[in-house]
Amino acid sequence: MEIQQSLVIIKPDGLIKSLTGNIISVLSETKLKIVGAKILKVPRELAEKHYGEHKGKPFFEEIIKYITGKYHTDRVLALVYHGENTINKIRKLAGSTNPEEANPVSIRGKYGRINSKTSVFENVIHASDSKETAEREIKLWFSPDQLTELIYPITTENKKIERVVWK
Ligand code: FUP
Repeated sequence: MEIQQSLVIIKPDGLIKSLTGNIISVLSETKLKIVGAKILKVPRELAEKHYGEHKGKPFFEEIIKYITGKYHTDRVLALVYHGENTINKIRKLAGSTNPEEANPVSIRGKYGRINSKTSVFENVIHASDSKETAEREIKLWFSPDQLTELIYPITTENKKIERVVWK
């Protein structure tokens, strides 16, 4: 048993199908702690970094379009789960990447599909596949101040950055 993190993304098809509550309920069976959550439009640059390992593959452009919302809605819900054996617990409930091969009672087995036009696995959620990937992905999607726990070491930076605030 070890403490791990996972980046979970409820993808645009999950949102458009109104599955958000359902998916969070299923994941709550794990008793893991949510330490970060945000709804966002995924910039292309973030999508390309997130799926960097697939660059050059035939489905790369399509999965970028999928996650940036060209086919459903242009938002995703990103969540960070934290606790014992997080990776396996969440991957098990999520099911296999290919929804046709996923356990029928898993999230992807129940709600995913292969798009017949684009051949994309529209598999409703993303879940980190290892401790190392989780660290890379969480650092990509969240800044330390957006998490309720300092799960990775932090440092300070003395840059003056202009930011938007409420008037
Ligand atoms: P996962 O770690 O389960 O998200 O799976 P991958 O990193 O292997 O896949 C990334 C995304 O590409 C997923 F949304 C599924 C999609 N994909 C396809 O559409 N076709 C493929 O042949 C492989 C992956």
